[in-house]
Amino acid sequence: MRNIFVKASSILFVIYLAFGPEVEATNPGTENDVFQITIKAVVGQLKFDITEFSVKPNQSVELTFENPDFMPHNLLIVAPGTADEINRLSMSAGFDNDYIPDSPNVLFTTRLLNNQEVEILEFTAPSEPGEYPYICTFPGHGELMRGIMKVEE
Ligand SMILES: [Cu+2]
Repeated sequence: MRNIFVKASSILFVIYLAFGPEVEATNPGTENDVFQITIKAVVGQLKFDITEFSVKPNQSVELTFENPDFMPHNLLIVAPGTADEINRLSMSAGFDNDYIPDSPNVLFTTRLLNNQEVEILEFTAPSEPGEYPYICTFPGHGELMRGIMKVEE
């Protein structure tokens, strides 16, 4: 009887060794190497609440964009150095296109979100390290409402 108990507890210990430490090693904000982040528009301020984050090249990203503000906002991740150009082009893209220009420099984008809307953007981070701006292109927002996604090892 005692022998069975000893065997059972040593099996449990082996299971702990196999799975326990691995669970603890998981980084906050990542699950199976998916980088998860939630960015919100700040109410009445033409700002994103997070203005900088870092991902690894080719990392899977799940970006949740929430709009608790009373005006519409979008979130476009664009090629390095092209935020001003995309901002300029956004006006002619117009409301029907959610102010999203048809440009190869627009890499990933949500649609235009109204008050209380949420969109989850899933993408693979660029392979090329660099500073990728994100920007809201609703008219009048693009100069101020910006952040940087750093792609770095
Ligand atoms: Cu905006």
